[in-house]
Amino acid sequence: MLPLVRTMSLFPSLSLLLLSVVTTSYSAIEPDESLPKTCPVVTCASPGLPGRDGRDGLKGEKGEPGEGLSGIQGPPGKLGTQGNPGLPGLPGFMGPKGDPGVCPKCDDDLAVLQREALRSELDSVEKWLTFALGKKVGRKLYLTNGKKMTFDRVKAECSHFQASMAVPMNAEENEAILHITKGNAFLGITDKEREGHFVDLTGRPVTYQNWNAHEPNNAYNEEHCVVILPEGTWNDISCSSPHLAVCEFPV
Ligand code: FUC
Ligand code: CA
Repeated sequence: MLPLVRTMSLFPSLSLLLLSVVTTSYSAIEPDESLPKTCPVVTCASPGLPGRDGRDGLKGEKGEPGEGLSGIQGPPGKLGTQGNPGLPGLPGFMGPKGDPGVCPKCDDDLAVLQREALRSELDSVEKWLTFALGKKVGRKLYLTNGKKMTFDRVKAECSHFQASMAVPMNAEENEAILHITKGNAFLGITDKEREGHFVDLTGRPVTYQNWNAHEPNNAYNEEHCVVILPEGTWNDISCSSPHLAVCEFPV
């Protein structure tokens, strides 16, 4: 075939002649319907060489998103630089009321004032008690409740009032006790522990004594307590016999 094409391109008139011969031959032949129809000889002629590529078309529209699965989330980005300070916030709510403050100096001043007030009141009470009931000698105030009771009861009664049973340490005190009792009152003196050895209720031997004549005689061998007689002298007596109670208060 190639030699024929090359020959036809070399002799165009020959090609034309050959074409007419073929066309004439074809017209002479009866069409056979059993045969498949074929394209005309002209259209089936050998194609020419491919032309040059056309120019690029216009850019198409953006396609729809794909339907593939999305990937996993990437790692967080790097920490950014610190921003500028924000504006000051609104004031907070008012807090609860605080505890009262302490003022040691104030407390001291108050204590001094209270102490002075108490001292003044005590002085006042002592004066009207002494005026009405008692007898004060030195730093001792003797008081009686006017009741007769046993030695142990008198001891308990005086102790109940932060006082002690009266013990005269000298003639003046002895006189003061006599003055408010008129005698027949228990003194805070005993020889319970050792007969004839008279001591006060702290166990200390009494240095001042004012015995009546023939006393102490420990009558019936059962007199281990002491009373002041109406004459101001002393007699040892039974501790269980009732006598007047008299106490001495420190002032
Ligand atoms: C004297 C005193 C006693 C008692 C008696 C009645 O004998 O010594 O203590 O008082 O009298
Ligand atoms: Ca006696």
